[in-house]
Amino acid sequence: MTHPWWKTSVVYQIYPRSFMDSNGDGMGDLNGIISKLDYLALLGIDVIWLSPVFKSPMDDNGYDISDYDDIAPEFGTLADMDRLIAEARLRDIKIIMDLVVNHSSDEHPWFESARQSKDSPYRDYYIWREAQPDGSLPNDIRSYFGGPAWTFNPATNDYYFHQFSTKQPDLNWDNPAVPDAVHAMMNRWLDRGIAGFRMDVIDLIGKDVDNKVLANGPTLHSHLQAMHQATLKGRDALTVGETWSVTPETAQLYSAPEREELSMVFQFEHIELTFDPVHGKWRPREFDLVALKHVFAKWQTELDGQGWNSLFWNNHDLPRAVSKYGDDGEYREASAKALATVLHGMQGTPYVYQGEEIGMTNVAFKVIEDYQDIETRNLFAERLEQGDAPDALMAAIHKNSRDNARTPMQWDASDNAGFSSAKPWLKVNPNYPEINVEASLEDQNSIFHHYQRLIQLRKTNPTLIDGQFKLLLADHPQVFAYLRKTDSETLLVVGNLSTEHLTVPLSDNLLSDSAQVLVCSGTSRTGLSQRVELAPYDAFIMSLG
Ligand code: TEU
Ligand code: CA
Repeated sequence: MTHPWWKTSVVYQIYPRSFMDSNGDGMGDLNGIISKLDYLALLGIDVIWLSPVFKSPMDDNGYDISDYDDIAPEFGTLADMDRLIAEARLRDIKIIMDLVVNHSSDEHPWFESARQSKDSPYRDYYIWREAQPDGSLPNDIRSYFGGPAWTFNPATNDYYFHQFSTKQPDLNWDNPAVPDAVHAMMNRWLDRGIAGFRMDVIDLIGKDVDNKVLANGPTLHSHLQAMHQATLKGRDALTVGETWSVTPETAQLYSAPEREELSMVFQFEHIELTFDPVHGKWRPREFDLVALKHVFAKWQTELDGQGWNSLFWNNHDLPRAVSKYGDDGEYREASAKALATVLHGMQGTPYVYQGEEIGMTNVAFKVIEDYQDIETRNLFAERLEQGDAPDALMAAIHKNSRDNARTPMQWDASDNAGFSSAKPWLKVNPNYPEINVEASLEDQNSIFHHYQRLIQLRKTNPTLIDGQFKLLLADHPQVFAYLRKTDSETLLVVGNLSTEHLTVPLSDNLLSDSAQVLVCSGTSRTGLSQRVELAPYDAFIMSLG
């Protein structure tokens, strides 16, 4: 069966400001990424998802774009971007960029014009509403980054809508000029040689603010179909939508090939299992493996043949996988490998977030001033005002702040972890002398080399791409085990996601004397017995023939 290239690819996400600083200003940059392409080629990844590098006042670290056609000077120039695309291509690595078009920066020329006068030609690129007759806000929608989603604009004596910071005004997709401008910009970047886009909060572009419908709005899919026709059709591109609101049913609307919208989406149901239903991630709940397995099984089953899954544990908005789902203490290496095994064994396109491949961990800065993320800072201030205890807030921040994922990449044990010769924009995790790329490359049993083997297996084993998923031991509280079956092969994937020594029963119809270990971490094993011994965080992928 032939597949589009992105079904057999592994994507590596780079958060550019934290990846590698080439010019000693404490900020990661494009030339820093170019200097590390051989490392990424060694890991074996096929695609780089580059978080935004466009011109931006950096209120939300680049997710607030003031020029979609130019590179932020902090990161380099358009010539550097062209060089990155070319140098990556020499290593068979494609680049997809971050399309942030639910909103722009308030310093984008469109908004700077729109906010000056109701007669601006760009006025309707954004969403404006008058105050209510009693002078109150247009409605009670709140911003994700704290406070109301409406900010008063004195020059036009009305309010503009922003679901994120006050410096991220939402674009008005009901105005045809907006999709037209976005499509033209997308085509310019595709013509420049990028291989597609990750689409930031793309489930929000069909919003109807007057009826307070924000995600999955009435015009969403017509916008995505129009976008596909105007930009992606006929191009062999990878597109992945960030869709916090998606369900398996609606995921099919985005990723069923015949709908000609996107290649796949990021769903977050497995992430939100640990969020409080009302207070979200700021009242974290412990994760429950049984619930997690059922969520994964549902997505694997319902998208099989209907769409396509993305597979991830973390990204630049989420805490480090080994800290959240594994054990970042005694069993850091074992648990990181086990988490990678049970994720990469599933059907879909795996995404590796920078540093995940060496088991980088969460950070626990002592004071809020050490945190840089606008979401963390705003919500600390807002919750403090609402009476939350500072210690409880800091504990929640240690668990779920986005800065957990944004501390500089740890390259070696030299100053600043080899990330920069200057003071980094965000403090380095103090565990960098032990946890760094150089140490990982020297150790054949490192997390890095386990990721390398998993990524290599995806290129060589068709069952990993096409095999039907079947959950085993569904209610076992510590073990995540499943099958991947095609007509010609059955794979068994097992991960002990606990610190306990376990013996688990396997139904005897799985026993096969042609069982062969393909990838294994922890206890080395050969064949398969009816009762499988598992040490803490043992994990393996076995072919049962
Ligand atoms: O994130 C969308 C988003 O909703 C998350 O930031 C979420 O609010 C939170 O982090 C998880 O609980 C995207 C980008 O990935 C993020 O970095 C941007 O800040 C945001 O959109 C606005 O562009
Ligand atoms: Ca730099």
